[in-house]
Amino acid sequence: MKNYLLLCGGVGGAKLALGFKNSINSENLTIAVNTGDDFTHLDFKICPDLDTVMYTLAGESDVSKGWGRKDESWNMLSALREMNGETWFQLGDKDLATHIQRTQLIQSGFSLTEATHKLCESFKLPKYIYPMSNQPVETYIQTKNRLLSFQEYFVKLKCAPPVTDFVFKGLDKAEFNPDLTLSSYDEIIICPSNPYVSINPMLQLTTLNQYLGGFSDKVTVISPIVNSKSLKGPTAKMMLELDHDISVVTIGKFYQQYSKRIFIDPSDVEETTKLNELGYEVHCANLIMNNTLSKNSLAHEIIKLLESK
Ligand code: FO1
Repeated sequence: MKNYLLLCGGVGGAKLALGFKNSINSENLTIAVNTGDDFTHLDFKICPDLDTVMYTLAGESDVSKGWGRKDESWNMLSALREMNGETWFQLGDKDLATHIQRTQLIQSGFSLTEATHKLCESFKLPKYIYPMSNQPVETYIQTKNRLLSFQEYFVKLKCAPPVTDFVFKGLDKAEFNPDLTLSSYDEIIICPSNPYVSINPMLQLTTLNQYLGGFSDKVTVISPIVNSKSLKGPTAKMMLELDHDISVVTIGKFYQQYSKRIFIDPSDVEETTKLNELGYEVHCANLIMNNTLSKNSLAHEIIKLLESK
């Protein structure tokens, strides 16, 4: 069995990561997760994508919302609301325990990777989930009038302001997670996450950027665009605002320098020639992952192809 590295954002990436977890041995699986959405809220260190991946792989996620824990209660949030506290970012009672633990671990000197692995241990998960970096990289959304922090844009303003650009602060001091030795992976999978705000913060890290540029034959993109719509979140809306077509071809162009292979949904098959012209080998599979079977089937399709190479 080959070794797989998944580059992963939140909800969409976590679904595919679950398919991989159900399909291969944990020794063959490593998941590098976006931390550009991380922020400090009410003095807690919050890592939404790391938590989404951790909860999803542990069978603990709220599947309908896509974030947070299942069977959640909201007593703290209700009490905070009664005190006129800050409640725009919803923290459930069980989820809060994760943020308290992480904050304490980091304040007592553990790296984000170590804190992540300690949290994973309490969810009985092996050490296969890694933050993309131990240093902070913060995603900001440039809108016409203001530069917004990611969570302000995403949660407080519900992605409403039109986007003109993205800014990643902290890149000069951040390095790609040194625990992830890129040459030890046979295949690198770019999960169906938002390319602009979930995958791009990772691609901006020099070590990863240079490696993918040099080994693009190892890199497979799974399109987050299906039937000219985004699977989840604001990817399609952002494409429109940036004056790009909402299309798998836009995804192909975005990753052209890093990848030679792309999976698209059968509903986008008419774009195959354009993707071939961009240098891609194109594969078709059902990319809509709305139940366990479809998550596992997509992972199987990808693995079957890559193991045969
Ligand atoms: N997303 C929301 O839309 N509203 C929330 O109130 C919210 C709270 C929240 C708390 C913890 C956590 O780990 C994630 C949370 N998310 C919430 C999701 C998160 O902000 C986004 O899904 C990601 O940052 C985008 O990948």
